[in-house]
Amino acid sequence: MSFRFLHTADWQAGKPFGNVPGDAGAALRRQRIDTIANLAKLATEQQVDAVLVAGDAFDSNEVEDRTINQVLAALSPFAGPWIFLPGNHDAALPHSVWSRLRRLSSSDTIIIADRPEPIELQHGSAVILPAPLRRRRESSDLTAWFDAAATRPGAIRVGLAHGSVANRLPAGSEAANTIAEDRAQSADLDYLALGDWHGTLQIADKTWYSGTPETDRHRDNQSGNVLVVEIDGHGAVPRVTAMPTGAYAWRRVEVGLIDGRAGGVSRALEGLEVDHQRAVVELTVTGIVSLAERHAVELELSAWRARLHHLVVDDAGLREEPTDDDLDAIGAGFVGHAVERLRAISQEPAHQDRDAARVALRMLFLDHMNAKGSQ
Ligand SMILES: [Mn+2]
Repeated sequence: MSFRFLHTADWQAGKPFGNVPGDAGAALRRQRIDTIANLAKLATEQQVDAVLVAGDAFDSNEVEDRTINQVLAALSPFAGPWIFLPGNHDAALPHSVWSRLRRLSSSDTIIIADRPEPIELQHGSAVILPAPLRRRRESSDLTAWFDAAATRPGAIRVGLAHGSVANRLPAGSEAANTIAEDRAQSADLDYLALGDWHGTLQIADKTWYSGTPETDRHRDNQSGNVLVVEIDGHGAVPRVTAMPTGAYAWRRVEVGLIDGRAGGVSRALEGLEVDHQRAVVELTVTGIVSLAERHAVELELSAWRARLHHLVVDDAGLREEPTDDDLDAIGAGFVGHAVERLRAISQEPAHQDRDAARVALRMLFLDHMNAKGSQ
């Protein structure tokens, strides 16, 4: 008997997105719930036997009851079974999001895999071996028990775990909650469903990270998918298909204004092959520009702020070199004299107020241009 399931993880429902203010942040919070509902619809369309959630369905054990109820409602397009593994964000502590979820839902098709015990599906023809986290960080490999787990002969064995596969993730990923890289082999698994890494990634034989179904950070890691997995029988090679589920595209863009001209910002953002209203962009601008060009860059940015879902700008590497034209534009008199002074200071490499003079010049100029524009 074959086993066909959805593998997903890292929903992080209730994630606050505190650094995205206003409606844009609220929309990102709401989308995490809507994406779960889309995933439930997909499960029904794909006629899967179960949905496996490999940890961090919730952003924390402190999410509001409202969030738990929203997630429960979002599950309803798929009758289940849903198998939830507690991860590091929603570890199975004595009082956890899971104990509250049990109180809020009486559904017997929502299975919380909070004990390291086999879960039999399809009358035992498929068995889930879970490795729940009972605290945020575990020093031992919680999947070790899979090796000796007894299942009936011929049963499809699927491991479910949350953490980092040793030696297989890019440098800089978290080293906590380590999982042996050969676990699928040593435990005779047909598939090892993993969570924690937010991108979709095959990491070893029969071992996959599904990634988060809705991207939640700026990291180029192929997130925004779920995996449809089909296994014909114990020992068969699993067929794994990634299906896109993400609504928002998170992009990092770097622009060097090497020719000192504005316009590069718009060219780079127009070149993004995404729906601009669904793009969350982190933009880094570097280079040296005149104050007039700097003013033009600010105008471009404010236009793009209104076109994108959210724009964060890092302009620490963008420097202004005022030109004679810039200074003429400000004019003579007291202000002109102050500007000359600031310019002189900003050009003295050793002057202790050099950076302050640069900032003051920029502010003066931009303010002046804005005042002119509003007249
Ligand atoms: Mn995690």
